[in-house]
Amino acid sequence: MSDATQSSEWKPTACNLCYANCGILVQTGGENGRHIVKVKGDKNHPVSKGYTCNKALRIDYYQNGKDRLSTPLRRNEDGTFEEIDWDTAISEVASKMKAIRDEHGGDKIFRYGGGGQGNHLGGAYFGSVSSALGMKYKTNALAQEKTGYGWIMARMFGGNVHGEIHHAQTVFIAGKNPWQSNGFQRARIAIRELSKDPNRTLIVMDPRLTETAEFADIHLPVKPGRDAWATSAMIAHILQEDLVPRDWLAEHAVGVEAVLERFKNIPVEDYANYAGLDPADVKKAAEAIANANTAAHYEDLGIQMAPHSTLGSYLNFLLMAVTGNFGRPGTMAVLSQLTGPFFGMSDIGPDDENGYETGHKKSPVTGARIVGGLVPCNTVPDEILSDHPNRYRAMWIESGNPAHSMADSHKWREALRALDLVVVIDVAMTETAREAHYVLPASSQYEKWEATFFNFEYPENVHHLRAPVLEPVGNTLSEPEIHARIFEALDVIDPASLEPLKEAAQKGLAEYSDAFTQFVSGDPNMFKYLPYVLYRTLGPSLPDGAAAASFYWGMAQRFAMTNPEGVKRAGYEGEGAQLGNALFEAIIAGRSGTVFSIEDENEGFAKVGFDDKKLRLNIAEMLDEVEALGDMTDLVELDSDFPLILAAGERRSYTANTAIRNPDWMKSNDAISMSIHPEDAAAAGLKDGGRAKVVTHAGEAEVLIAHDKRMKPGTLSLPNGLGLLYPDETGKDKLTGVSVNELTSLRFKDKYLGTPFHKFVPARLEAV
Ligand SMILES: Nc1nc2c(c(=O)[nH]1)N[C@H]1C(S)=C(S)[C@@H](COP(=O)(O)OP(=O)(O)OC[C@H]3O[C@@H](n4cnc5c(=O)[nH]c(N)nc54)[C@H](O)[C@@H]3O)O[C@H]1N2
Ligand SMILES: Nc1nc2c(c(=O)[nH]1)N[C@H]1C(S)=C(S)[C@@H](COP(=O)(O)OP(=O)(O)OC[C@H]3O[C@@H](n4cnc5c(=O)[nH]c(N)nc54)[C@H](O)[C@@H]3O)O[C@H]1N2
Ligand code: SF4
Ligand SMILES: [Mo]
Repeated sequence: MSDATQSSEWKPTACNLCYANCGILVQTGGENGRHIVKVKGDKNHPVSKGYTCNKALRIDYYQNGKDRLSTPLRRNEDGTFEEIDWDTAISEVASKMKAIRDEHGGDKIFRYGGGGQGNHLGGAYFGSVSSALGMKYKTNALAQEKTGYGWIMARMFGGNVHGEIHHAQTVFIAGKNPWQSNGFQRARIAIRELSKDPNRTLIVMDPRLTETAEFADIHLPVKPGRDAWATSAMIAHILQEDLVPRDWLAEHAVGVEAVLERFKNIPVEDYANYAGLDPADVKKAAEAIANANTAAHYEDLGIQMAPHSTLGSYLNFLLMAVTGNFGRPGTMAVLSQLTGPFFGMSDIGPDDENGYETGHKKSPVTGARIVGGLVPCNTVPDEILSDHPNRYRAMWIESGNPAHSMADSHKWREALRALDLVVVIDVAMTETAREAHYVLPASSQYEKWEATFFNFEYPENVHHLRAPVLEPVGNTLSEPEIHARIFEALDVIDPASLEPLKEAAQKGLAEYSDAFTQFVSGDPNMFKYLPYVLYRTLGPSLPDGAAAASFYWGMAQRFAMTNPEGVKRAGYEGEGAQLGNALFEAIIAGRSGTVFSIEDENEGFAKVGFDDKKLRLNIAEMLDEVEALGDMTDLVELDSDFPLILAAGERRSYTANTAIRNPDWMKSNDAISMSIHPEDAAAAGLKDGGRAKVVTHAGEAEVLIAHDKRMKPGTLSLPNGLGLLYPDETGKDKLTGVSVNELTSLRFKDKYLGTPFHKFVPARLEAV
């Protein structure tokens, strides 16, 4: 890279603002050559193919925040931070963590985060540190949205399932607004195409008339929190009208009888009415799924952060399964992930003969269910603010902002302050970093090798390793380097033992593969430290300074071993380690994304996690909850003190979790205002553009009012990721918008996985 202030070269990378991670091309330059000055979609990216939404153009606001960290910081007694050098930071952090491990045990050191919407590569290198400290418990943002969904996928399919939205004839989108939040590739184009095609049907279930719902053939404006009734009514209608492929079910599923039994007496019309829907629409939607050649569904936070969230995920999958929409092109499929499955067989205990799970992994203090290796985020403060002997004593936080983004910021701050040691690795001085004892500055995602492990495409699966496009700012380091230095300070392996591997790496991958086999057969214990070993031995030999890509060698080898056919279909040749090496070389050479496997769509059942390759439809806990719906009572009842339902955390055109902190990136107030239906506003005497106070069980905040006819009466909506502290022109911290988790509580959460009900926060409005 040069220091020139302008480059006319277009460099490939990806947008890091949502988990679609569109491939983009950027030009760098501007002041000190440190800016991303131009951005366009990368047509060579195998899945985004040149697509971006409005946000990618503004990633320089992420890259060049005024509150970017540039040097390690240590907190003083008086709460101020002092700049320290890296050697001091590394040795103090390592020795303090070691002391906590020695006195209380490594399982009292907790890990939060490790990656956001655009960055998972660095977090992977923490594995060696975690092993060296004997750590056991961790979590990240997935455990406040996707763990209920993951648990259901594991129990029904034994793996991660994804809908082929781009090809299905009928698409059912529940609690998701992809027009704004994307989440699948080329979302706006895909929605337009679907809507235009007379042979395809788009069904959107959302209380709001979202931008996506406007394109729908059938919009189901469900009452918040009552999706379970709506979806149960759809399934009941299909079963009662016998619109099911009986032979297909007999061949591919077990537990069908229990499902038929449970749904046969459900009063479809009553359930639809209770869900606030016209029964005719519910039946029409059900038939559009049952009668289609192919159907797929996509759900997100409107299901996963609302009452009955785990049940909601179950019902959505059940709807697809009873209609035979699995394992064929254009339906639902079990994915292959380069990293191994996010959620899979290791996440569930065996079912008993009635279909109930027996035994599951538990967190040490509250006994909360662990899925995907993740402790439910809503229980973490309780696992710290306790006198239980197993309480967590220290926390590593990397690429996450839990003091802002997790339910109940009050409790999270209290919990962080109760810990003996908090170490934060971030690019910016976040709300969480402010609570840390040590803050370690990471290079940004455009200054280092980076990637996300969210690869959800099917049948062609794509991975995108990104090369840096800018020089690192200040004294920052990449996470792989930070973790390697911490690991070395923990002093667990003799550096001399790595020399043969380093030498072999210089000779080539084939030599390295052999040397590696020898190395681990000499000491199988070394597998625990794999990321570190690869980084320091294979890393230095990789082209273009791509040491951070060394971790792919292990991933590519494992993936090629477990899925050789998929890898070969993608065009790679060789057997055993050779095939893995071919895949590895392609991934590290590809700058715009690499197809790493192509699945056989006609072998859709081969990837089902159970030995008999059959879907499990009887999840007994869920069928019990379906039965309980018969009482027609809300899980969270509204009382007269809090008569409105606040959806705390809507995705809008200028929100990106907390990746961008500078409020100037937003082009309108739309990003910070609270939406309310004009009728509700009139009843409360609130003018468009006026101010009001919103009050919840947990707190209150002053909000800007925006009248919005898209809203369902009785509901309110505030954007997510706002209310961040950011320095103004004078350098003083200024707050823009509302920090929604000052308003949310830890206790409103899912019964099974503890995911919060952020879309269902009882609230009231008061004049200011
Ligand atoms: N612009 C932007 N895009 C993003 C992000 C961002 O911050 N900004 N964040 C990314 C992340 S981390 C995620 S997880 C995704 C989330 O993506 P989405 O889930 O699409 O995001 P939300 O806007 O939180 O919620 C989706 C919808 O749920 C609806 N909803 C509320 N209550 C209910 C209910 O009870 N039932 C139903 N059926 N629907 C309900 C809301 O009206 C809303 O339209 O977005 C990703 N993309
Ligand atoms: N009430 C309410 N709360 C919500 C939501 C909601 O809808 N309502 N949505 C939730 C959802 S779905 C999610 S996913 C979470 C997201 O919550 P978090 O997981 O906390 O994610 P982010 O806010 O994206 O924070 C990512 C952090 O990574 C830092 N960062 C960026 N790049 C790098 C890097 O290269 N290295 C390092 N080390 N750090 C980096 C950023 O500065 C930021 O502090 O928020 C959740 N919170
Ligand atoms: S924010 Fe927009 S451009 Fe960026 S990854 Fe998501 S969809 Fe793509
Ligand atoms: Mo998320």
